[in-house]
Amino acid sequence: MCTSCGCGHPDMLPAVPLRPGGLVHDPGSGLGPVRRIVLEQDILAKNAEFAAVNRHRFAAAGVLALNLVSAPGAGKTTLLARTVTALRDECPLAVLSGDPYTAQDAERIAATGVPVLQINTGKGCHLDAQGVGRALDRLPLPEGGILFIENVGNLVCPVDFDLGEDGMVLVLSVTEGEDKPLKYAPIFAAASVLLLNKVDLLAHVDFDLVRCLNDVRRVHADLPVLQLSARSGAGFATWLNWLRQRCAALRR
Ligand SMILES: Nc1nc2c(ncn2[C@@H]2O[C@H](COP(=O)(O)OP(=O)(O)O)[C@@H](O)[C@H]2O)c(=O)[nH]1
Ligand SMILES: [Mg+2]
Repeated sequence: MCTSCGCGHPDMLPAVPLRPGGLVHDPGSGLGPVRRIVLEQDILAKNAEFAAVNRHRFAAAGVLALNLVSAPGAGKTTLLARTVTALRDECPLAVLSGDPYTAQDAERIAATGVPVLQINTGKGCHLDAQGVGRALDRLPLPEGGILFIENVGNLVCPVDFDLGEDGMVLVLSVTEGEDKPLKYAPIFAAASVLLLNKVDLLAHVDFDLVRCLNDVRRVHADLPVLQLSARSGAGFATWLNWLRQRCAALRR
């Protein structure tokens, strides 16, 4: 349920028919009819305004802004730490680290020497454009380089909340199961690239790679899929080249 952050995502409403006048009644709930106010449109419209401001700031600074999304534990922070270590002498970098309660991810990035700012979301299940904008008042943009935004681990809510980014990097690890592309189709459809992480574990899990890739194609026919391991570094050269190409395209 997304009631904690109030984003009112329709997928999170119970499958109870809405009666005229907005009255819903779930006979199994033991509760009487309640009035449901759908706030989604207003919240998303407001978010879009803040996202447009962020987008303008990124463009003015020539920054490639990437929003990293995944389920918790897919390997976003590990991947980011390896990525910024590989690129830190090549171009300016910065990281916004979305984390529900701790500073652990931000500390892992800070250890690489790359500027990082942590955004704690508490019970919130995604970052939003206003929070990112506020963070950008405190974290200087890496002019002409890359800003990585690590979103909160969640494959549902972040898809609706534009942060003003240039692209969404979706990380799926092979330990999560091959059924995710269809189950979480909207985020696969919205992604700019899919990083299939933890391929070092393929021999140890019954992950059906062919089915996963076929299902990705059904949802997003031309989504680039890069297989890699943030632990061993396998496949990283291709990922780093993808980033270089996106930076070059932005400059053009
Ligand atoms: N075997 C293996 N473990 C990984 C890989 N990438 C991340 N991990 C591990 O997965 C766990 C979650 O990683 P983390 O980066 O914190 O994921 P996040 O929650 O998406 O940021 C940690 O124990 C990592 O060491 C990988 O490519 N291979
Ligand atoms: Mg993390």
